[in-house]
Amino acid sequence: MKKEGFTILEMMAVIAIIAILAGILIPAVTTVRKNANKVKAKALISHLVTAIESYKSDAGFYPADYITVDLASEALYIYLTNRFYDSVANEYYGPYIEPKTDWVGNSDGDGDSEFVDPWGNPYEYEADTDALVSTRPPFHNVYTFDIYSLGPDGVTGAGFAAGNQPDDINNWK
Ligand SMILES: [Ca+2]
Ligand SMILES: [Ca+2]
Ligand SMILES: [Ca+2]
Repeated sequence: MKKEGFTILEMMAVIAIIAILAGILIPAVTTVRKNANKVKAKALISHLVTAIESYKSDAGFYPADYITVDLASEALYIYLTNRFYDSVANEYYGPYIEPKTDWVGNSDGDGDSEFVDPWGNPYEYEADTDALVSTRPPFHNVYTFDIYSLGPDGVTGAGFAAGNQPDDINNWK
């Protein structure tokens, strides 16, 4: 007898194989994507660190982590993307970074832009050597500054644990 098409058993076998492959591939793709975002988050931290150091070498102090805005990342955005006038040298300095579109967000929906990570959350930034309001020394880079992303889970610990969760991305590890 000539065989035509698939038997039900064959169909079931094919479906089972597809299900098994999907079970292997979908988590693998998710992991690859998560890792790609972590690499992106780390790369932006490197750009920001370079920009912050350039600001410091011009201004003599690190950008403040607090000004009239409520998020440290908003303050950082203002300091790194604007020009400043130095009345002593009679010179302008800055801006220190030209942000790509996907580096910039507004997580709290107010009038101030922030540097955001690939998951849309603002970077946290703490510097104690700023010329304006000092909050407290950074927990990790005590004499310079801490900058970190909350990572894919969008949360972090408090105090010393802030920015130090295994999924967090920071400038001290
Ligand atoms: Ca705000
Ligand atoms: Ca904002
Ligand atoms: Ca986290």
